Amino acid sequence: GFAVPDIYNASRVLFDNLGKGRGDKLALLGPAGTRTYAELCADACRWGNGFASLGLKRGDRVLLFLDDTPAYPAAFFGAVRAGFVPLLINTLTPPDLLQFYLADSGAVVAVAESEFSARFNVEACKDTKLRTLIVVNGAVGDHAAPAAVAAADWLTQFSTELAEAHTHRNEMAFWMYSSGSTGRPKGIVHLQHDMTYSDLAFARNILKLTPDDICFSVPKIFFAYGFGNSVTFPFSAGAATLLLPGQPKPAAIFAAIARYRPTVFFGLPTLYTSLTKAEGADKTDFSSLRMALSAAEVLSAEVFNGWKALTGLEIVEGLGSTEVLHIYLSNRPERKKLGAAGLRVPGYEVALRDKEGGDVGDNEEGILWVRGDSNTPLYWNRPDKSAETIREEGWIYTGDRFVRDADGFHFFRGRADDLVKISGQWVYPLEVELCLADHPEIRECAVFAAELPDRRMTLKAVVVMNDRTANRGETTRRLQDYVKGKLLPYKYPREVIFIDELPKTGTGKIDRQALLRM
Ligand code: 3SK
Repeated sequence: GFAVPDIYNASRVLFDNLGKGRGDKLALLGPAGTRTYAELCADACRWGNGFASLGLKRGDRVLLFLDDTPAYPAAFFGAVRAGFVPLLINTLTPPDLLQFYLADSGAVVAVAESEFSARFNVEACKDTKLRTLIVVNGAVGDHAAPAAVAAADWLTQFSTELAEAHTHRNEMAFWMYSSGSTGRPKGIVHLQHDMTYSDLAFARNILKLTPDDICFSVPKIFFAYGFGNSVTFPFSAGAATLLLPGQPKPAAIFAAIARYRPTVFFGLPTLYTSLTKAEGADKTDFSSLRMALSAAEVLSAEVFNGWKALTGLEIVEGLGSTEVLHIYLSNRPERKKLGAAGLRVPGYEVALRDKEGGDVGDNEEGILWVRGDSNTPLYWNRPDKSAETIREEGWIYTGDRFVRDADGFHFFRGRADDLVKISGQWVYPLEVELCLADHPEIRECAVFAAELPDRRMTLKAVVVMNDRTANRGETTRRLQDYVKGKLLPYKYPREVIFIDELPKTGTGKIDRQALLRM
């Protein structure tokens, strides 16, 4: 492991740059604005003082519903420095799920992008403790339910200085939420030392950032992967980070690379596939990049070779989780195997075990377990789920099946349960099935995951409608939109198959083996 002092506040990841003489150095750049380290620290102090002025107590939660702009790290570090606990929430979250996050966390303050502030409507705020909404990058939306202020004016009254809260390294610092099979995601709690631990483990050993680097992560800050890439790692190294708000369309990504000249690029296979095929790819100057990283999905040879042909860069693949905060298995730029999630990252122990908990040998399949000092200690309010995943002596049961070769490289072989990763994000097909089954036009349905030829996973729904549908294209879109509106939008079935009756087994259950052949 790596030593982090007992009394430690995670805002040091940003503020230590001042003590290292980097006040005038660029910390952030991108279309939403630039900030030096001194400016960003001053902004963070205003945020921390602003939250304190609202009467928050140590450990109170602040829900962040933000896109990637300078306001994100400023509000995040301000909250942490003042002793409050930010929650990093996906901005595609629909109101009923937002209501769950607010109620489950007990958040009293939220900070939202102006464009999303109307999402904090009466429905979302019902039965929650939310008192104040602070709106960034524009005005307060019409239908916001709690008392709301626009950050631009509100923040100016607060001091640009703030002493850090005297937090213990093991005190709660921030949370993220993970998927749940029946609509109840789990609040993943991270501690004050976890960011620094993941930096010392992964970034120092694999990325080897210097203050001259500019990181560019297309996955956004509200994902654990994007949070490390855009916040923890660049600030820990005194490097800069390029923040690109809005939908990550290839044209916007190419324009940002050409204009801001990042040196380290973070993506995932679905993104690399679309970038490689997109118009304008061959006209983009990628020469500023020294490294390209991928995580969250298995990287195929096709995607690897396509990106190499386009940019000359060999993608470095790793595997992480929100529970561990970032990557714990990774290839190295100088040592990699295509198709492998990689070698153990220093600072993490990984084990492959059989069902009885015994270690399996090289070239044998086992379930992956991981232990390191950035592991979450608990899912908030969920002792049942915590006990399933966070086991004795700090080991996390990942539920991923792997084989390790004699060189220590790990190869993904599938899940031990039904969870699947679609476009890099976890989905329980059952959750989507239950959602679609509630649709008034559907008599019965089944949802399952299927592997694509390039090894990425996709989600298929087989549906029996109450009435025969005349226009299948239009009905497919309607059903997909229904799921997007009820669950997080990436959970929609990519393919909808209409049939007259679901295949059944002799005992009348849905024949899921038959579905897989469809
Ligand atoms: O999906 C991953 O591989 C990942 C990587 C880093 C951080 C978080 C996650 C989920």
